[in-house]
Amino acid sequence: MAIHTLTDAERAGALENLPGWTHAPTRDAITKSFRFKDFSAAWGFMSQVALAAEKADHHPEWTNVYNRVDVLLTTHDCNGLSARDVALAAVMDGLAGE
Ligand code: HBI
Repeated sequence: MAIHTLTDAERAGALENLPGWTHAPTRDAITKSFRFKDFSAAWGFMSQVALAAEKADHHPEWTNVYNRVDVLLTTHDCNGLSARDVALAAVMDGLAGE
């Protein structure tokens, strides 16, 4: 089945098991700010996420400042929030140890 933006019902449950993730205010997306011990830990996290993202062919929008990684997940292929974003958010939480 083609990828689709989440329905209202799907959205209602999407963030229940994703602590710290919120809907982005100006885009159909979810965001989270991760904090780490230092730059090395933040970069290690990003490296692991990059490999998982490439494998899934689904990639985050993100910025890094020292120990902080700000992430926004949305799906360009359907122009909005999809199950792929929810799945990648769960992978990121796992890799961050959350
Ligand atoms: N990453 N976040 C995100 N959204 C997409 O729609 C997407 C992606 N990575 C690769 C990808 N789509 C491919 O299907 C092609 O569109 C490049």
